[in-house]
Amino acid sequence: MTKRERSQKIFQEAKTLIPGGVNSPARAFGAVGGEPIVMARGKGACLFDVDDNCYIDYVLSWGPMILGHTHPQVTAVLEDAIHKGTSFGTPTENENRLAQLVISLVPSIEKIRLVNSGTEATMSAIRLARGYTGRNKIVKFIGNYHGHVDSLLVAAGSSAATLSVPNSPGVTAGTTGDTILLPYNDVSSFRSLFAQQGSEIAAIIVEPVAGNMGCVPGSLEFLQTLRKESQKTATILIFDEVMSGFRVARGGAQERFGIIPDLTTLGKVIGGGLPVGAYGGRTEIMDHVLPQGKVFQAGTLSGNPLATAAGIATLSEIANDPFFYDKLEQKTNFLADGLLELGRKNGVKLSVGRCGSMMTLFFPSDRDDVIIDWATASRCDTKRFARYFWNMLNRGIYLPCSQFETMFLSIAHSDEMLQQTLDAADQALRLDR
Ligand code: KE4
Repeated sequence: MTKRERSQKIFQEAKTLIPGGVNSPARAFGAVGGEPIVMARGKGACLFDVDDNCYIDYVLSWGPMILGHTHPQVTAVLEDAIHKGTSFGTPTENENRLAQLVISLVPSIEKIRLVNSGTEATMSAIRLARGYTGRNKIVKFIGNYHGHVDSLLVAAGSSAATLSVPNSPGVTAGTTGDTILLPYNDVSSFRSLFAQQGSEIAAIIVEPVAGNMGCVPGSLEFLQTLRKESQKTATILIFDEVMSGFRVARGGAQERFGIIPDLTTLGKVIGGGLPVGAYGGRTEIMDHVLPQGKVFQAGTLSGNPLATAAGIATLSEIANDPFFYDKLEQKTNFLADGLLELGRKNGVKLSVGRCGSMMTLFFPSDRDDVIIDWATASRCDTKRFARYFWNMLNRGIYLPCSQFETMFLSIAHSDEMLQQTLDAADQALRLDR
């Protein structure tokens, strides 16, 4: 049995200092029971806890660590930057460098504003869309999560769904009164809503590859319909690529699917593990943002020198390796196909949602074979997932602690680690047939 005495001691103390002992509910193990593991350090694709147990990491800080932990390039630029100062609150050249990199990689972005989190990015993009169109209503999709923006915390995915508090206390009817909820991947319900109200809608915000009900890619027909109908009514289409950005393709889902949104929100990978978010789009829209335009948005640490240094190093690595995404996708498919084979071998019904280096192993209900939306995802056997989670954790495999989260691969996940993961899964599934 893995010993975790120090972890347990530190977490007991955390609970006396921080609500639930965590600084983000997604980490709380609420969906799998037990207590979260206190980690001490990372190296490549591995995490080490405070009791020095080693885990192959498929959470990667919920997405950012696409190069793996302590990548030498990222570490080197941070060591250099730290001696020049940590924050100035002035323009710095690195902000131009990071902006240029993102603009060169993401098809929809001509101008960009850097912020400090994905939540700030989506909150700002919604405000910009409303300021630009002069309209109030927004459309989001059930099971999509866009950060803890009041107007979007309705039927959210991720920890909100896991903790079954989609309508969080403290979110007022006033702030959600203009938010319309539709089922994800459902073309007909979208069409009928847009036929009635399309001209009143300021923005549609969507995860083009959903990662917060588990990994559920948007269908091409669904995403193309969002693009086509929103164009007719001059509604702003926002691709929330905080998770899918730089993950499902170098240029994100918009490059993979060939669909260009009006605005894109980014986070996670763009900061290489430091706090960076961003929103961007066509110049004629972005120039409505203060001080160029009148839509207010600000941030003390936006474009911070350390964060931009880590972001530049990370995006440079993925931009300069022509085979980066082929290698990542091969790793993901090897693992996903191996897990499905183990399901067949052990007589356990499994389904995999995958896109690029995002994937989720689902334990579907008897009536579902594939997971395509929140309705099918929410019927999954979450108790069985919880047993699988602990059987894997106790074999040194660190998975996201909820059926409604996404696993991530890094370029540092070796073939040996993937095989070790499959061997652990074979035992875990056999234990629970
Ligand atoms: P942050 O504010 O957590 O940086 O980003 C919010 C956000 C926005 N959009 C999408 C598509 C996201 O997935 C997220 C955040 N994702 C969760 C994981 N499901 C972050 C983990 C957490 O909340 O601790």
